Amino acid sequence: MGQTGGRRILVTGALGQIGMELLEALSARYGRDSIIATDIRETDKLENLGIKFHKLDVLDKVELENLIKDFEVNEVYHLAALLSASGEKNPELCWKINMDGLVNICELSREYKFRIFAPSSIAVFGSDVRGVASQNSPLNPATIYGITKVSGELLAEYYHATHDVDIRGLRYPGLISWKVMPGGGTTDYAVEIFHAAVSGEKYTCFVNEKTTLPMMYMDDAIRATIELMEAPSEKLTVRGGYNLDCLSFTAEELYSAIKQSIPTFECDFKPDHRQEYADSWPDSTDGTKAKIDWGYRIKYDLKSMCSVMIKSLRQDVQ
Ligand code: NAD
Ligand code: AKB
Repeated sequence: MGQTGGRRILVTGALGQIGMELLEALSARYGRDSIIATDIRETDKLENLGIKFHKLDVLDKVELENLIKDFEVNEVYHLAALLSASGEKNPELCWKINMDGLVNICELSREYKFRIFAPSSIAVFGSDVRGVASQNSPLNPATIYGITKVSGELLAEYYHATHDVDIRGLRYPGLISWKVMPGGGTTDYAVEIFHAAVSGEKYTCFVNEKTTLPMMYMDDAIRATIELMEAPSEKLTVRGGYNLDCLSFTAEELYSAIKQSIPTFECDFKPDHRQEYADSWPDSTDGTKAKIDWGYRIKYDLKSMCSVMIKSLRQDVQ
């Protein structure tokens, strides 16, 4: 496999917030014919992108293996998961999808030798980590979702060390994007607020104004993903999940930043059950290791992220 050539890529959970944007980026870089998108949901949305789609439950290992064999897959982006808020509603299902799905992928990689991207999350940290989380901060999550992410990181390190599986991961912060709505996470307020602002609606934020979380604009996350997957294997000292440098702002600061462009926008704060999950996560993450190992640099700050979100959503509603 060259840096951009020779790829045969399978994406799981491809219809989600990250998947739809990753498909576009992968297609632009490696060509749409090198990709097969899969998800448990049906779609006809990919027809205009010219990307092949196959309905697939990642728990169905036989079907997964058939696709990997038939398409001669050499790279899997494994995005199928339940996120924090959905996971808390159904912990058993969260464990099943997030863990059994990952084990299926790792086991098939032992046989078919494909490279894996399996994302982790800032949800690996718990309330014993205050302020900025470093790469080696303790991992004591309070949510079932965070528990699956810590376990997923351990699985990745194990399959790499013991079975030579080339698996790579990032601890994504909350991702802010405009193309697809987020799917059942705690950081979703940071996306919903933009949709309300641009539609001229008041927004009721489900965390309090002082809530500070690690965040990132989607383009930076997609670039990090592709850069990590193209990095030489011998440079990588972490397999489970690299911390990334990120944005960090309170919900109130986000509201103020949006108000600079849309002065009539109104937001109030009524915390619900998701406040507890948000409170258990750090304010920010330190991505020094990603910088040293494979040179990752974040590009968007709060101002440029708000500007592109508002501009893109305005164009989208026209
Ligand atoms: P999402 O919820 O938007 O998308 C997940 C997709 O997985 C959905 O399209 C869903 O239909 C699909 N899916 C669920 N169960 C499935 C199954 N059994 N088989 C196949 N598909 C199934 O999530 P996302 O935001 O795109 O997240 C993708 C990955 O990135 C997840 O591992 C998530 O934990 C991680 N992550 C996301 C964020 C974020 O802010 N979006 C932050 C940190 C980590
Ligand atoms: C969530 O809020 O659950 C996700 C995440 C940070 O993992 N966005």
